[in-house]
Amino acid sequence: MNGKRVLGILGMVVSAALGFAGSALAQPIVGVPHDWQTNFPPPFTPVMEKVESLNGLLLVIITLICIFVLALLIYAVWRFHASRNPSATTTTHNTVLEIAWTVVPILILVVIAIPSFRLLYYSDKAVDPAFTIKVTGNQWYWTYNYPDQGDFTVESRILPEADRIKQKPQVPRLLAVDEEMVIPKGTTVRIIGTAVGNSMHGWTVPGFGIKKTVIPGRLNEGWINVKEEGFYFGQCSQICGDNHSYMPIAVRVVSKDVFDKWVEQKKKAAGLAPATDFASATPANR
Ligand SMILES: [Cu+2]
Repeated sequence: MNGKRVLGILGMVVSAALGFAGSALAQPIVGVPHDWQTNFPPPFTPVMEKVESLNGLLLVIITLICIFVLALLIYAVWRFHASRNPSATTTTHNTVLEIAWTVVPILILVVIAIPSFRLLYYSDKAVDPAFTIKVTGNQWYWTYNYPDQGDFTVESRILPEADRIKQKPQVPRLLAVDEEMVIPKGTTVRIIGTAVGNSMHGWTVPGFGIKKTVIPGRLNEGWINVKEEGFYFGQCSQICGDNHSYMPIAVRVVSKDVFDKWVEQKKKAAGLAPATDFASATPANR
């Protein structure tokens, strides 16, 4: 056994021990990339389901076009080989063929455009969202503002590697943050995004089918509705400067009860009054 292998095994044992000793995360790690992954992540939102099915349609169209062009090419090489055509043809045009190769691509583009635009508008506008989260890209971290829950703001920064190993060893390197965006499962959440400072950022979570370029002075809208509890990850997808690669996006999807408790905790920390149902509140806590 060579030294490198011993070190590798030791490393695995140490990281397994750390993983065991590290604080267990309440939700499972769901939306992370896997080794040798070549395709999309599994769809975790209705938008991503539609992105995948559009991708499936495009793949069929692209494959058919490639096979057709390859077949034409092979046929042309064979049919018009010099040995079979000692004297070259003098044909200059063919009206039927020219109309066909103009109209058929137009029809193919229309077939692609209709579901594309339908999906674009579907992903752009939240229908009956339960609440809104305002995402702000900063240099180089994210802030999540919850205006409908008392207007508190959460700052989400990458965990230094030593802290990740101690606190969130299950999260892959460069994806762990101190404070995740927290949302309840099965709830439509409108995401509006902007940026401060002098650069754009990209709030992108592949498994959610969301990729919002956030721009200073502008608000962009999208929405998510995640079925399953868990941790989901993405990364800034717009080159934004020095620490672009160190501003991961982490979303924790929890049950509605846990979300309500988390909101109360954040409101308390921000010095905001707890949510009170005024009609049912007792005089003592009015
Ligand atoms: Cu960036």
